[in-house]
Amino acid sequence: MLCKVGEDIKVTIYGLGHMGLPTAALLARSGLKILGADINPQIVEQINQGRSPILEPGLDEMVHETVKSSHLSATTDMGEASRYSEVHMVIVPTPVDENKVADLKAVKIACQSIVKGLKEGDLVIIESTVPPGTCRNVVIPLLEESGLKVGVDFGLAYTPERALPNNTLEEMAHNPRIIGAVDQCSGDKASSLYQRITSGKIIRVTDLQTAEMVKLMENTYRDTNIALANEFALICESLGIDALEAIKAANHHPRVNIHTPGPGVGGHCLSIDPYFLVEIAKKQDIDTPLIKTSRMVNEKMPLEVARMARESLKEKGKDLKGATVGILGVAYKGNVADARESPAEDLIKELLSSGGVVYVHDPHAPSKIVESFGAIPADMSRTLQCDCVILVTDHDVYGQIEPSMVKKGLFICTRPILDPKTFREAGVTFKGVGRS
Ligand code: SAJ
Repeated sequence: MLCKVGEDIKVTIYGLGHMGLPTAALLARSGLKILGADINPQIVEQINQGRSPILEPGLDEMVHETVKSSHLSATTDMGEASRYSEVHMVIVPTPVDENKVADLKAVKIACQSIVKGLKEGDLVIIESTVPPGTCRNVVIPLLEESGLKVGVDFGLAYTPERALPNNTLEEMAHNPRIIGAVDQCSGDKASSLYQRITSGKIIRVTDLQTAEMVKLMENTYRDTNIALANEFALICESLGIDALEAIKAANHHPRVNIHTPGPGVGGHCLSIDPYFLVEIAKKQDIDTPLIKTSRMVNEKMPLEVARMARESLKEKGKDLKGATVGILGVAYKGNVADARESPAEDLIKELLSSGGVVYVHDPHAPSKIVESFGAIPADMSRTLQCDCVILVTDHDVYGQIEPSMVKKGLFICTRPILDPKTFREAGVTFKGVGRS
């Protein structure tokens, strides 16, 4: 068996979302024929018209270029998708259900689709984030329903996607890749595929399960570190200490790297992946108090921000009930449109349940998201006229906010992008974290 992908190899990518589409576009640009498969016809249609449905620097241009050169196309027909190619890559979302247990539905559907066209010599690559053991216990049994045997008739590798949204293409082209595989040949083949798109190091680990674990460790480390930063920030706030100044000073220590406090941790990764570890540890009869507590700390941050708003309004003789509150940003982080698991949602719900009238501005997220959170979409100037303004997302445009724009003089800043001194000197009450 040839343990290297050839120049004429065809690849199907199952899932054309935030990670699947950039991967498809990069592989297509490297000269391979890529077929993207997605259940959403609107996404497929837009891509086939040469447009990216996702806001991501450089992606629209790359989709346009690769569709035009016929290296990239998309389909909703899973049978066609699986018969088309020799390499099958699964990059679908893996959320948690209401019990915080991994929902592997999309991975299972993708594997069932692959089975329709799986042939001898094919390679399957799973990139979706999953609890350790998923490839062995879920993916392999499903794929072997084809009658073919893993490691004998077809190969399997797990390589987690690790790129940062809003810098995805850049990171996919330079970040190291972790590869765990069912056998040497599958790992070699996967390595030769990723070498086409990344100049980063290829790190081979012992097996599929180790690679699954690496990804969860990375995101759980970040979530736990942010929880610590958030707890530090709450202590600093109560003592009148500038949390950012203290954190920056502490980070001068050669072995300290405290992350940045904020309104809570959003997005589809950090706020979910630690639960995969909790789930698997529980099955092994191991308690994970640190991981669970970190999640709890980050999940209650929006309530802490609401408390800050309530108390600050009170200091000004106003009740939150009936007051107008302006929220700047619903996206989970700066310069993206994605509001999945955004801390803005819990914050808005808490403010509304206390009787506040909530206006929201976001330059990227669609207003239907704001409405689904129960708030009133507004322009930036209307939002800044509210009794209390809360900056939730560090969109670049908010770095231009000046004290005179905050009409009622109360500003809660949950991201370190503004200088508190200029606001305070202009008579604005500035709470939260500042750029120090
Ligand atoms: N955040 C903070 N403080 C920080 C850093 C982030 O409050 O110091 C917040 C953000 O505002 C956001 C959330 O955390 O609400 C997550 O943002 P992020 O930029 O840290 O990460 P994601 O979710 O966009 O992407 C992460 C990345 N993982 C790591 O950096 C370890 C990315 O590399 C992964 O590919 C991605 O998860 C994923 O898909 O798993």
